Amino acid sequence: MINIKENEKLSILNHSCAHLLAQAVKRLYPHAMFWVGPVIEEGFYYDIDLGDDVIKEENLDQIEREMKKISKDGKRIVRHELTKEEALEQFKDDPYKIDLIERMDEESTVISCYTQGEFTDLCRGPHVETVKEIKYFKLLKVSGAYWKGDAKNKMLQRIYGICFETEEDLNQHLKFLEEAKERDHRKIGKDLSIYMTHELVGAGMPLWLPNGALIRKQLENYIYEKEQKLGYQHVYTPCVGTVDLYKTSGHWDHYQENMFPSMKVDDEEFVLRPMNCPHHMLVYKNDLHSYRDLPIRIGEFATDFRYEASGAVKGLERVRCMCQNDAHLFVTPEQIKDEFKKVVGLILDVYRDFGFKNYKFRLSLRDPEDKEKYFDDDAMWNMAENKLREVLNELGIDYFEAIGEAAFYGPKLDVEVKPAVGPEVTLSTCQLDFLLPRRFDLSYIDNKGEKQAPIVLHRAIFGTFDRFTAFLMEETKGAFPLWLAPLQVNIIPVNNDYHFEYAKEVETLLKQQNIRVEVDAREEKLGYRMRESQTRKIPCTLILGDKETEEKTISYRLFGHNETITLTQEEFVTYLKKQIEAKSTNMD
Ligand code: TSB
Ligand code: ZN
Repeated sequence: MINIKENEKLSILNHSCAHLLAQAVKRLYPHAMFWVGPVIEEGFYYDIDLGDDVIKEENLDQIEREMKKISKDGKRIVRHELTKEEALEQFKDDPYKIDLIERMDEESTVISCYTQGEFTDLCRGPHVETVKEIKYFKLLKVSGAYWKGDAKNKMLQRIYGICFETEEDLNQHLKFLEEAKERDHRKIGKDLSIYMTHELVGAGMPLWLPNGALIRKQLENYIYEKEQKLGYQHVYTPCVGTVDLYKTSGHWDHYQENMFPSMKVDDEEFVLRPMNCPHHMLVYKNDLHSYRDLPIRIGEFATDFRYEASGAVKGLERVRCMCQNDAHLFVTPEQIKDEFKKVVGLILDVYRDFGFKNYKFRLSLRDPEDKEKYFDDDAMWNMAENKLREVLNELGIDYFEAIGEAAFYGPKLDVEVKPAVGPEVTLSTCQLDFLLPRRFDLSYIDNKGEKQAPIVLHRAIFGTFDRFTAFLMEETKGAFPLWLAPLQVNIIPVNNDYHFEYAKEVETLLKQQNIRVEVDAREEKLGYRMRESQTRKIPCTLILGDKETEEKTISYRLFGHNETITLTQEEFVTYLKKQIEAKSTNMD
């Protein structure tokens, strides 16, 4: 998708379009007041105070028509420069602009405004020459946005739009957006009954429905098996901890804004845990360890709670209650690189199995200026960051660096993916940590008989089951590979009077092989039932009629294919089991 912000010409055009939007809104809602209207990756928006009026999606057409009218008039866009005093005078009735002007430094900023026809807006510019140039645009949506992003402030209305230089570009982009909407996991999740939400449970607290739960169980089994083979030991620990636990770990000081507030029970003060590291540190500490025992790899499918802003929660992708595919690896300094390599190897292995190709490795580093978030030990940070760089270079992995994205306890390697809608998110992560083992006073006895602190690698391959499933839905467009599909085989008897019994026989046969199967014997036309099988994205649809019933064979169609293949029962079972076993992402 095009990034408007990175294209200078389109940035100017989109920003000019934001002004055109404001002018049209002002004509239709004369009492409207305007906060800011920046260009973003996806186009532009304008935050507007409309008093008691509410703009809904269905009002956007009317605003667009007004914008077209203004554009046709073709007024010039004229720049004026003002002193701070003049600006304060000119915008004296507009508290939003006054707020902006008051924060401007007279010495260093030139205060400017732009006028087109009857409309003037405070703005740094630049803009296109005339409103005539703003021709191919579309208003996309409207939502609420707190003034200055602060929930304590008034809720403004934010109208989003996008503008291009040609009609062709606009149409192509709108088509892309339409397709993205179809791929959005929130739509797929609803259409295929993967998960639901309910306001009585709360924002960002998804409920996994049977179809989603089946997928999740497969994912759990899949990664558990891999981790067992790699020497991980899984544990179960509570999803609460005392405030003292999180004071010890440092989360209380460095991560509190991401946590739910604490609750008192008897004399103890608890928090819902945002991370599992402290619990796993205590599991490690439960035994004495020699260097010979290391690495020790403690894994858990662990439920965490994090405070995410209500505007930020999104389907399964960004939730407030999540389940991490977490593990903490306790290693000696000599083992860091090797163990880190194994984690990267596992990530690549898993992505290969799922057929993921669109992802980027990000090396997330500390911001050396930010002494508050990051503990102050330059030598340790440099060493840790360099170790990660070395491994990536040795593995020949392409990556980019991001300052200020490290965890408070250490640098990390994140895998970034792009959802159908919205900005990139982190899926897998592997984090190096010299801090927490010391805070918990962890130790092992080295080969000289001396006590040493282990180093910890925090890693989550799926990230969370929630986010991973969201991404999986978008990558597959809901057509899950056979091994993951909640329903693997749908059997349709051509005529219920004659073929139902044979359909049930095949169902029993497949059930015995642990294949997830259903018979669709509804009194609906064959064509209708076959179409519905496609809509539900069931990987394999069996059509059983006279020939199949007589010859005891199986005719099937794969999702998205039109050809029908006939096999003996035995051949069919062998074929299915092979596909499931191989976890194949295409069924050839
Ligand atoms: C890997 N302590 C480490 C752990 O040991 C940790 O918690 N790291 S984390 O903060 O980066 O979270 C792990 C993963 O959880 C992230 O990589 C991301 O994929 C996922 N995640 C984070 N926040 C959310 C959220 N709000 N909703 C869904 N998934 C999330
Ligand atoms: Zn951790």
